[in-house]
Amino acid sequence: MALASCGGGGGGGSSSDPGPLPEPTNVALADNGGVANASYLEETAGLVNDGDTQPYDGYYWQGNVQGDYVQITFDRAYTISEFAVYVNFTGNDNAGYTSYWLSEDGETFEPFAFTNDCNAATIGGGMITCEMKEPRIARAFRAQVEMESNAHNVHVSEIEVIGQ
Ligand SMILES: [Ca+2]
Repeated sequence: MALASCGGGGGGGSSSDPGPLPEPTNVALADNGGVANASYLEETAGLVNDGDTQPYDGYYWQGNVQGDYVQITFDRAYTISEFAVYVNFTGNDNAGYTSYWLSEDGETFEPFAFTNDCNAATIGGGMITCEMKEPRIARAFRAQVEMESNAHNVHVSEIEVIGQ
């Protein structure tokens, strides 16, 4: 027996689409349902979405080798319009020190290209920000260390992802 299609006016009890948030919100924040994981030093991953952007000693996540990452999985998919990463190493472009990745399903990640994907980007002064050209549906955000040697010197103190 097939499920009936659109019966009239039932109150939409199924849970699948809660709709957009009332206003753009930092959906990475633990208080807003973001869950942090890392490929290394998992126990410190939560320092990147605790709402504290300051890079105090010991209040950041660090990897160990090139390719290590910390990621935030949101409580559901959101339309992402901007993000900010508080990281001590920045450069003329994001390559060289860190790379950034978005995932629609929380499992498959696609690299983020600042030059193509941002209207306005700030890189330097302890942070990297991007206002995205095209808002994108995402369920997770990943910051990955690309520094080839001494990768542990890259410290991420906070990740903010603005979604609605
Ligand atoms: Ca923090």
